[in-house]
Amino acid sequence: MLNRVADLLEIRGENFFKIRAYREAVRQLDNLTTEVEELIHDGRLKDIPGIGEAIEKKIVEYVTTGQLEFLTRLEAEVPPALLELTRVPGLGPRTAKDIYDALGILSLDDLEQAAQTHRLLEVRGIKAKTEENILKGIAMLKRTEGSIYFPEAWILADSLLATLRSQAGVVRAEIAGSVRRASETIGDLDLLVASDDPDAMCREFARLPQVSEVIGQGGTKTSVRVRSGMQVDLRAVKPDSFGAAWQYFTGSQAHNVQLRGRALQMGKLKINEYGVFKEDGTRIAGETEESVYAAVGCAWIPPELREGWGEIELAARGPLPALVQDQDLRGDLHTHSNWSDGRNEIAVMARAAAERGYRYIALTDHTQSLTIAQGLTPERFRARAVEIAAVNAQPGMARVLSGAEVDILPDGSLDLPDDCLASLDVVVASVHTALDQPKDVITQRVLRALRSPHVDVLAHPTSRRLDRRGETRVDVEAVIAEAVKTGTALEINSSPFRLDLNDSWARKAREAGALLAIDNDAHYPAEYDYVRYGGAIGRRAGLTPDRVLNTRDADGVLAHCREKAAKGVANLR
Ligand code: DGT
Ligand code: CA
Ligand code: CA
Ligand code: ZN
Repeated sequence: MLNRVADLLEIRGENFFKIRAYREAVRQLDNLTTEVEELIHDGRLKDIPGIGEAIEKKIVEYVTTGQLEFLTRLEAEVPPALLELTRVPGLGPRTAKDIYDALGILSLDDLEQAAQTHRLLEVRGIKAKTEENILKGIAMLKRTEGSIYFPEAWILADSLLATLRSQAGVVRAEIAGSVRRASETIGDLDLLVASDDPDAMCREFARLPQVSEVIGQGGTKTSVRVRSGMQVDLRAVKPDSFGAAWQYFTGSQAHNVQLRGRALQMGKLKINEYGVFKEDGTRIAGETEESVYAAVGCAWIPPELREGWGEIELAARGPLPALVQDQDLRGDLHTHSNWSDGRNEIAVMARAAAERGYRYIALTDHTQSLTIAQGLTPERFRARAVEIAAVNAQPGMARVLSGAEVDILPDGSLDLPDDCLASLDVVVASVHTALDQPKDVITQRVLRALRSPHVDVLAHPTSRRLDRRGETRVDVEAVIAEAVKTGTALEINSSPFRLDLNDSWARKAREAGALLAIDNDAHYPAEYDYVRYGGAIGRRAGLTPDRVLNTRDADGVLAHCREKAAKGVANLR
């Protein structure tokens, strides 16, 4: 919300310091390890550096009412279409405004045409390169148009569920549909509440402050649109059929069709959102999901697997293997400090990690050639080691393993000399530059890095950025095969901007026998919470804890890394 205010102020050409104050407030809120609501309750919000009285008031207004009048007014003043333009990755509000002022452009189509015919060059400050980037951004936007990735829906669900659960008469409120299954992209958000008065519940829901438009309302279902544009379907049921409804509305459709087929075969059982019924109409299950599955001779199936991929047959044979849970992850193998582009000191990252239950973190700051991220030289790594040792001597810290996120240079060599790499506990390697290389070149580049005895994890293997660019042309299947051969772990990067590997690649990696690592790539403490996205991807991939490197304790991880190094050195001899 504050970011949007800043964008609009920027479009209006407001004072730089005022805009910066909003952005700074966003930064501070991102860094919090306490809930904003709690700070408001304790009257401590204004103690946060960078949050003055004016912004504090706006935060309180938004948190307590779900709306911000100042923002509503700003939105009314600026042509809404102008905000559309800023959806183009890399096109800031200021430039959008300049383009609008010079050429009157308000639509993406007009913008694209102007870029193609080089009319944008008439706008102050726009060069050929800018124009090229705008065209790329538009192409990216078109590719992902209309697709919402599941983390965005989870964040919305957090706030809606909190509101629903605080309503009188709500026994239970949960996510259903594709969002519960953590399907990579989702159509709409489905919520389910158990209440003794479902009709009243649906009417209440339509009046929530988050709602911008009621699409449909009737009986036990309400469909609304929220401010961000996402559609939310709410269904309300009586508590005794909650399990049946949850199963039914979680889907997927393919899964439900198969389950109903099995029920019919098993003795003409009928499954619907109210329960499981015998031919004579007696209900034999429905209060819990477990009871529904048990009624058709199946073990409970984790929602992430309910896609009709053979999970029903598997569950009919007995309990499914326990999939990796977020709490199984004992450490994070990919984190940054302010030695490179992270925001915080090592001690802050280590303490926050311990507070959220991690026993260790590998501190993987960037390496020298990545100057935009303040990458470290070998000398700086040596200096950093002193601080790491000091932090490790303090109480209350997750153990800090010294690591690097080493850049894989365009030719596949690594951005640190071997002796420096050998001195580190954990090395993750990644591609950040020359992303446009042809398939062969970029694949050989990554394979070469995997063969290094020092590389323990390949970070964000496809380099995609959901807000900016798609996957590189790297041959992921070849990468998986080489990772298996060399004993290198492949990362599931949990950042909602990356989700890389995604569920289908991670599944392929599991099937091929690869080891994975579920990391946050945290640049500040709040980003440790990204783990829930990576955890869900891991479960969709069918991963059990033994297939995830960071479910091991720190010594187990170190042993694994040493083993690869020893094997690699032996191969070199
Ligand atoms: P989405 O929203 O397109 O990402 O995918 P879903 O799976 O969330 O689908 P949605 O929102 O249409 O429906 C939620 C679940 O409800 C779906 O997975 C299966 C279940 N369902 C129950 N009855 C029906 C029905 O008559 N049609 C469909 N399509 N789904 C139904
Ligand atoms: Ca849905
Ligand atoms: Ca729906
Ligand atoms: Zn990183």
